[in-house]
Amino acid sequence: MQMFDKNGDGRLDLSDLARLEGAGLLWGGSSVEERRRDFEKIFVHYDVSGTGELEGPEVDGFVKDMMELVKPSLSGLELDVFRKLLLNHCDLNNDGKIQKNELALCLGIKL
Ligand SMILES: [Ca+2]
Ligand SMILES: [Ca+2]
Repeated sequence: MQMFDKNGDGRLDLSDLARLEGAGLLWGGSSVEERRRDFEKIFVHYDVSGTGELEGPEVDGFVKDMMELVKPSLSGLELDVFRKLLLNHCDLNNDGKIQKNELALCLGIKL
């Protein structure tokens, strides 16, 4: 948790999440086409139920994998915090699920 808490107030905020996204965790400096293709692959990978949206454990899986790239052992509490952050940040229609277009927007991918 410490490594994200750069301003030392003990809280994680959206800028921490933005830094995480901006860190190029999922893809490097590839072209728009490649990013889009990678995004499709990633989405399909996490959308286990094939519903076109990430819900429940699918969101958990996504958050966990993303976080584990920078922080190998994540406590349940941390997972919870980041799931909430992700939903706050990305769940534009507030249905508690991350639709594909929401995730794309969130990650700065143009579909
Ligand atoms: Ca799903
Ligand atoms: Ca949503």
